[in-house]
Amino acid sequence: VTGLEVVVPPGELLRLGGPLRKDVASYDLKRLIIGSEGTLAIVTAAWLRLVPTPESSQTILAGYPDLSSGIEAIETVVGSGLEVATLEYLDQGALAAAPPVFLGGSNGVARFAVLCQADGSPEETRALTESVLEALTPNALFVHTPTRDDDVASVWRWREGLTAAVTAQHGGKVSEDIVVPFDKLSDAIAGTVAIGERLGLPACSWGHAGDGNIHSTFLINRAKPDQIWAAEQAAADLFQLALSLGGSISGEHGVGLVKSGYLARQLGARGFQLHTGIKQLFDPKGLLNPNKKV
Ligand code: LAC
Ligand code: ZN
Repeated sequence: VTGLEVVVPPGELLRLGGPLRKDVASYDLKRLIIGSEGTLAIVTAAWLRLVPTPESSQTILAGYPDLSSGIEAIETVVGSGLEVATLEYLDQGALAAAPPVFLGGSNGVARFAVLCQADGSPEETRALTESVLEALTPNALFVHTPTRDDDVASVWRWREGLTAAVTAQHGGKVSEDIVVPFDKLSDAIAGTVAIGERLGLPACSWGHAGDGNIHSTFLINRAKPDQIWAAEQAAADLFQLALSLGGSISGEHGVGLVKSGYLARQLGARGFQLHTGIKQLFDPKGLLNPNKKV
């Protein structure tokens, strides 16, 4: 996003950024609006820098016997400086909910999966794929590198269906969106399962390994109030875990109403005071998405 046109209360139009390639004159109000969840201004237009679609890409799906061998593979990709477009994972529980049956036969033994996409010019894609396979293969139980369009589409449809497949296990779930420093990924994934065990809830996670952003999920039956209570407790413990690992309560989904109480803990007293002060300055009457985020 290089620029925004926004309306701020009580009704003035502002342009923040735009076609300039460089500009450090002001506080970065544009970035402040991005991710503000509609609490500061109403965005009426945006200038976007368009990135050309890569000429080619290769999808790679690899399965591992356990968490540590899968994490080692992910760390090798990132540690080798391989710039892949996508680096995702599924843990044991997520794989159990959505086994990649489209692979046939032997995939049932995998307890961790890595899903990766290399892209670029055909030459770049070939070279990057080779390096990624070198990193992913040593510990792998299987490596799937589909080339036919419909085989590639099957893999991504499977990934897109994950949320529904996990929800279907018990009919309900509480799913969070914590993010941790990349080297704490394994602690966050194992910690999610441990929190679930402590509270008697099946737990799993999947997400954007390359970003350290994980969808920690606790499975519940919504007809059982004790499970809803346990899931709320689990989310609280999870946020505490994220903060103790140096992370954040939300990597991509935002804070909204549900997590608004936790932001103060993440920011500390002074940080939270600055936050509420910014909200007050933009929207003194609290008209924009009231009670969200702050
Ligand atoms: C995902 C959504 C939930 O990554 O962000 O599956
Ligand atoms: Zn996500």
